[in-house]
Amino acid sequence: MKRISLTQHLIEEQRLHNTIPAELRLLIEVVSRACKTISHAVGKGALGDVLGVAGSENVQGEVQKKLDIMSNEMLLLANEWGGHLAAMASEEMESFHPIPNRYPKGEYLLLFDPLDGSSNIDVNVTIGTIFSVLKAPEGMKEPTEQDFLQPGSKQVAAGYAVYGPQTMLVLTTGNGVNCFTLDREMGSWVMTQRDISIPEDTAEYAINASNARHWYPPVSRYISELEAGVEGPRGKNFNMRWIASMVADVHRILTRGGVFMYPADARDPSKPGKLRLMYEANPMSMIIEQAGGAATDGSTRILDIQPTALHQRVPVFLGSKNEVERVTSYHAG
Ligand code: P6P
Repeated sequence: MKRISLTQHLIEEQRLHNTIPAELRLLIEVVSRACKTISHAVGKGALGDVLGVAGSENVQGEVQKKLDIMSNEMLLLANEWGGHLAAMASEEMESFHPIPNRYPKGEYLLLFDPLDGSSNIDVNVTIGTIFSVLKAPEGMKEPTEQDFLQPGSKQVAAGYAVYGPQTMLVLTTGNGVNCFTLDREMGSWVMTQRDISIPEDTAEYAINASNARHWYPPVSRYISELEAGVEGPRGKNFNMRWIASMVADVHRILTRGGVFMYPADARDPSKPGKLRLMYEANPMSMIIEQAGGAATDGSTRILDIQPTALHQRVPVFLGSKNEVERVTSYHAG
């Protein structure tokens, strides 16, 4: 495959599909550069005094790791001067972040989970950055939280960086999914997979099985059928993986198929699952659908959900199309 840079890819996409105007190209290049900086900081580990807790909690009530805050700062500082954004929102910040008045403002809204999988940071397991791009509503003057609350189908771009054995950037701007590997010697993102496609069937599933006693019947039924293997109703054996970093689990599924589930459960009936709609489920669902997979909350296509709050949570079933359709149908039953 012809190895091209991220910049060349973005220019060619604009020529082909007219979907990446200059400001969006700048946005994607700035975010990808910030992800290189985050990758460098993550890679230092204890040598960079970046591990451990920061002694604070985020809006989710979760203990913040030093790298959570550093990654958030890196994305804010990298993006606020460029004139491409109207505002930003992050898992790590209660309210959205308007662009300071000293900088020009643009027509895009950027949302991100700066470092997803925090529980894995201190044990050297793969983590990542997830981002979502929306257009600011026409005629918007001063941004409000309401301006962010658009369904995932309105995203103009979505992607993630995965900080694993390789650092990779996965990106969609609405015409398929492409993968770039960080060439650390050159400091550049090089395309290594083009037009990724997820197999419609799979023999691998991802769920935190320690919650089994709390699952609602449709999930219990679906998982017990997988566990019954070749002797059971599915007539084949299944394997399980759970990395507890959504980025790592999704990247595996994008690469070789699978189904990822974080359902609502009886632990807290008022909490519709753990994952956040705006900057985890929506960007990952756009990527998965663009690669031929499916993503629902158990009944509704995730990209069709009308958000009601910036940090709202949503149940997530995503990955190989036929499995997502099956587990979703069990909810309908
Ligand atoms: P659990 C990481 O904290 C995260 O938000 C996702 O990346 C991951 O899939 C999930 O939570 C893991 O949750 O309950 O298994 O620790």
